[in-house]
Amino acid sequence: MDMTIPESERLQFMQDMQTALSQTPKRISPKYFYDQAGSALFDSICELPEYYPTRTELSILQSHAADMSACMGENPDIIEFGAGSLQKIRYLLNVARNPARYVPMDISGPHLKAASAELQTEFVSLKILPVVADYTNPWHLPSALPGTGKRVAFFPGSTIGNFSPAQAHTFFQNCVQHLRGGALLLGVDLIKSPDVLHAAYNDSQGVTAAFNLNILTRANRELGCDFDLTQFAHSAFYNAPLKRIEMHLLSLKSQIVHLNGVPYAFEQGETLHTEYSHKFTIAGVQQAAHAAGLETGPIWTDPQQYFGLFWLTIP
Ligand code: AVI
Repeated sequence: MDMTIPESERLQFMQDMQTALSQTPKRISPKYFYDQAGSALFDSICELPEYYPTRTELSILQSHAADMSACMGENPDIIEFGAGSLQKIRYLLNVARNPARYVPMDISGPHLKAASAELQTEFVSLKILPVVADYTNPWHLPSALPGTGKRVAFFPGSTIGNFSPAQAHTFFQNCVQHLRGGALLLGVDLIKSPDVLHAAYNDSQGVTAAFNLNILTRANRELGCDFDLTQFAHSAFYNAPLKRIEMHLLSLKSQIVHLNGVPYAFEQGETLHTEYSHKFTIAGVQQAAHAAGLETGPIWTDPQQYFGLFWLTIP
């Protein structure tokens, strides 16, 4: 059993895994993908030929960063949710007008701290204040800096798609509460051919499968579970009516898994659901944002309209 992670985090994971295994259908939050190994696997996913969202979003940032910076204005206080490896923010920081501060927020502490330290070597005079936090729960921000410009939150990568519609609504409401007079720059994966979507979550090198299965590796190491990794398979498919990729871990046989000495049965073909990745129409994003009190501004997309960056303001 791994004793190196903070006990409070381990206990939370244990409780959530107990709940996950006790319910029908079985389901665990995708936030448990992102231990150190999982974060590194996600970085590899972003480089895969089939996984178009990252390179498409980067190309949009590259083409339109100057317009985005104009929307941000002078002296912006920039916050980023799910900051990960801090690759995308570089496009904005390169053109931002005297950014007052950059606050990257991520659940994976070691990954965030290493990435922040590296960013600091490139942007030597920028104030960087990394915050390790789970932004899927109600979050708090460090107080605004007096005398600075707008608070602008950047939420790229279509991570909003990993939320349920209710969680997305709560997230938008939190933005309204904490970013009055500011804005949210939101990256969203748009609806497209199911074949393209399917390939993005079923890559030929099996990296997405390893990412998905990493939850079980993590449960074995941190919680002392006995998942047999050869008896679970990665399963990802596009659910068109619900506009989402669903990712599951599928039990290849009838089997028993233990957590804390308690047996949990999996039938053959039963799944542990690990992630939704919702896909959106432009109108759908605008409707969801309006419903929580945000106002819509410019939208930047790629020529194929695979991905969109939405400027949403908070009155
Ligand atoms: C982080 N998130 C937006 C990714 C997605 O596409 O939903 C996570 C991911 N899951 C499988 N591949 C990538």
